[in-house]
Amino acid sequence: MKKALLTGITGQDGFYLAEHLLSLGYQVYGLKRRTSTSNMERLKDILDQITLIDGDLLDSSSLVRAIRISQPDEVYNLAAQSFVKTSFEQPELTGEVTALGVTRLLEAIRQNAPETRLYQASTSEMFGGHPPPQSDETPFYPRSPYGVAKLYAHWMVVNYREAYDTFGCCGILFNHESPFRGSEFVTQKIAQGAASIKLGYSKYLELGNLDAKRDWGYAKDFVKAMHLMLQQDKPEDFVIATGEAHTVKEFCEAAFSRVGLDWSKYVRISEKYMRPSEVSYLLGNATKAKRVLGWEPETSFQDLVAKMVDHAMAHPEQWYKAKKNAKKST
Ligand code: NAP
Ligand code: G4F
Repeated sequence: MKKALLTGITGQDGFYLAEHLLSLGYQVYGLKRRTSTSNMERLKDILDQITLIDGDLLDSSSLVRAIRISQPDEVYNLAAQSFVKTSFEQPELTGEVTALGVTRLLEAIRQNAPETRLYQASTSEMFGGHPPPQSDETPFYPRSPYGVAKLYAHWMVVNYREAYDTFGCCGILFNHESPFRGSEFVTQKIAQGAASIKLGYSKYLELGNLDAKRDWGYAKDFVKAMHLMLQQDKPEDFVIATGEAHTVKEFCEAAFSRVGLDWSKYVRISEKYMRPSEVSYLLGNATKAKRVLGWEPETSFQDLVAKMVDHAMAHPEQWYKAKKNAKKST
């Protein structure tokens, strides 16, 4: 039985990857940081099948401990300060977790379990300002502290591969979403916003830049590519994307029409959600992943929107209370 250690197991991808690895017969360990209230909601259906280990990407000793306890064949580093907007407000923390956290993990592996294979969650945000389409050949041009931190982490994995023969693969994933997406990301904000208005909880939804374009895929499809990368004979990096982009406005149209509403009557623009520097257009070319890994997306844009909106309509108890209690910070 193979053993995998997942950092970021409490996040969106952590849940879907854990579920996928369990279905393949893996023994799954997850690194979990201390929080004052429980954040096990996503994991509740698989909690009895996984082993959680306390730890934090800010604390090297906890990473060493997690590696010693789990003795993993594969480590998937999904943990990060992953929200781009917050990275402008907390650039230093973003660097500590999202960038230096990966160096801590690489060292923990190099010094304690050098045969362990590492997957690093790189991102299309590293292409940032480079015009689309973005492929494995496209130069990087990050446009946020988050993108810069992820680029540092990406190059550290490449460096450890070249310097120490660490088996490290970076998946350069374009945006991927699901009913388990965090509420602050635009797709979930729109899905829950449309449901909230339809159910009579809210009157309108405030958003920022409606013209930004993203290549949105389904998280459940994308985590399969993470696993495939670590099964190859040699470590390489791969772009993972659907090859289709839509504007935020188009996501609004699709989500509101799913509940029979005209989005333009309910969506308001607020400066609060604009970014100091924006990534306008991400559209990925995943030809290499298809050729080498045999990976292809399985879920269409329309199906993704339907999954998210239908889930939000069916389970308001999962998001409404949190939304109501959310502090309106600046
Ligand atoms: P997510 O839902 O925001 O999950 C992030 C995870 O990181 C959570 O489990 C969080 O724990 C954990 N974490 C944060 N700070 C930590 C720390 N200091 N130590 C240990 N764990 C920490 O993100 P996601 O959407 O699943 O994305 C997974 C990874 O892929 C991230 O690295 C993200 O940057 C990257 N990525 C995501 C996308 C996308 O579209 N989803 C695209 C490209 C790359 P808590 O639950 O305690 O907060
Ligand atoms: O949903 P978003 O916050 O995702 P963003 O910034 O693309 O980042 C996500 O995808 C990256 C991969 O490309 C990941 F690496 C990263 O961890 C994260 O998962 O915003 C998408 C777009 C942006 O252009 C933003 O300006 O939507 C625009 N937007 C417009 N109004 C909004 C809003 N974004 C948010 N979060 N909230 C709004 O009200």
